Amino acid sequence: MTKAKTTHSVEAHTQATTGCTTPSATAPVTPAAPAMLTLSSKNYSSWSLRGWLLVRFAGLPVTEKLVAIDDASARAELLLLSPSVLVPRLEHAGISVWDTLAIGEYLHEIRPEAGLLPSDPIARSHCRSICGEMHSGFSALRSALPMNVSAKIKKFTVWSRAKGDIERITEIWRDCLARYGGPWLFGKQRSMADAMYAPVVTRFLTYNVALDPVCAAYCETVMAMPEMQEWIAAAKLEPIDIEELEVEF
Ligand SMILES: N[C@@H](CCC(=O)N[C@@H](CS)C(=O)NCC(=O)O)C(=O)O
Repeated sequence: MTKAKTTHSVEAHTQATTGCTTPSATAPVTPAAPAMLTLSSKNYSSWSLRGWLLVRFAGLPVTEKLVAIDDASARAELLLLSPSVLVPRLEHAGISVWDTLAIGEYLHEIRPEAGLLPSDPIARSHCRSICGEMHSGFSALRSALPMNVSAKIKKFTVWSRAKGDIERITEIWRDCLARYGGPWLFGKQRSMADAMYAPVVTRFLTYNVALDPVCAAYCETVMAMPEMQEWIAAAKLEPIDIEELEVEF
């Protein structure tokens, strides 16, 4: 399919190459300061979805900047913004933060009242642990079942290593939902964990993964969020960009 590519002008960002930096070491961070979130495809980029949900959960208004990752000039521009050349990347009050976990922790620091991390220290360390598990693990699931929000594949054979990841993820969900009482992983309030696992929910639906009733209900809860509906609607409007991920299974 022919694609319309997004093009962007290169902006000067001089501080992004050395890590999270502030214009002044003593200046307080004002949550009301302008913020920009750099993202890529809403259909394919699972980390973009996580970062976007995190800023929404935190209630931080952001201007979205979409970059086409396979576009050379866009990559050059992204390199100026994010030293990892990866998205998401948040710029807020002159501070540059890249990597999804760092963005989540930053948002928790500036908006603790949003409850991205639970207030109870035991639940909080539990939440950080399962977010870390998602961030650093489940590589078989990620490669075998890539995020593709608009697709629906009715008959999909899950490779055995990916099955192990699915078993572990559903065990995490069942444990959290039983321990904290749902409907979110850490109880009544959405947390960083729900943002981290949201792209897994879309994958389970895309590839029609069979789930027990508890995990299926959690998927419904996540999908019913107005923010998810908004993201999915935008993803469906995107042109097909990655032909390899559009094959018929
Ligand atoms: N560990 C990073 C992973 C970010 C990541 O892999 N982002 C992908 C998009 S889903 C990306 O920017 N890929 C660009 C590329 O591969 O060139 C994070 O947590 O933010």
